[in-house]
Amino acid sequence: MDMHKIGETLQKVREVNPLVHNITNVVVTNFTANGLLALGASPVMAYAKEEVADMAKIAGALVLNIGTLNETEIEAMIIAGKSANESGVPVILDPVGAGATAYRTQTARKIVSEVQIAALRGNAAEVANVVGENWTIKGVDAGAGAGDVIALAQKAAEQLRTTVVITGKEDVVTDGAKTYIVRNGHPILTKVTGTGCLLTSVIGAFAAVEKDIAEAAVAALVSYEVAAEVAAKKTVEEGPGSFQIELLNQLSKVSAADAAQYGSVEKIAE
Ligand code: ATP
Ligand code: TZP
Ligand code: MG
Ligand code: MG
Repeated sequence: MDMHKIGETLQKVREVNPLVHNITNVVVTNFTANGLLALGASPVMAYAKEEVADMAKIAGALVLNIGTLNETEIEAMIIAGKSANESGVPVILDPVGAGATAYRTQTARKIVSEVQIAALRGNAAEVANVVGENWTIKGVDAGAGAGDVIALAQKAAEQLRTTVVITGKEDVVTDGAKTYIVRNGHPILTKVTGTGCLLTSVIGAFAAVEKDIAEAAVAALVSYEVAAEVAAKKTVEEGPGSFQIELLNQLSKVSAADAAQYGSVEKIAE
């Protein structure tokens, strides 16, 4: 991976200031909007089925997140997703809690069958459940299921013909052809709700400016996680409340040079 390109893609997000249309959950809405703003993207949350097609087609990316799903919202997600597909706008899906309930699993599978998604981002259990594997999941947090996360990501990418991002202590990104491991981040990210959801929307911002979605995702992960490392260094003694705020500060400060210098990326297969 060209570490220089990661920095350039971050720079491009700030230059383009892409509109990111989010249909997301009620837990993370404000944090997601502030995180995207801090990074240099332009967030909008729009949910009404009467307007989502219009909003999705003018956006740089559409992010669908099923964290607090209901029938009205799912209907809007499908309308928005189809409109984005027609206009060539990349759609990123966060299948929050897939596997925890049958309704979440079925909904995530319905979305990937009716909308062509550019990227799927979740923890290992969520991704496994979207593609029909049975991993344990506790609520919206990854369970203790073991397994080969790289093989799982590659299987999911082939099955869904999309880029798959599985996050955790280490992250896997694959489009089925090329596969990367990203080793940045900090465990305190798991103590603030919405850090995964915000990351999915950040991937949307990067996908809006970089056509190679796997490379966009790697650049997004590195930029986000390097910012998180600095934020953690400053606040880990104080705790997750201070970290949550400092993450927003560092998302606005993380530079192209920081991402290129501190990014830890391994390309594992061609
Ligand atoms: P979960 O529901 O399992 O918490 P999530 O949707 O919140 O999942 P995470 O997998 O926690 O998403 O990923 C959010 C961010 O936290 C990612 O950038 C990821 O790399 C980072 N992260 C998660 N766990 C760790 C860890 N143990 N060490 C370092 N970074 C981590
Ligand atoms: N419950 C439903 S959605 C949600 C919770 C706690 C937020 C999950 O956010 P993340 O980013 O997966 O931790
Ligand atoms: Mg989490
Ligand atoms: Mg999540």
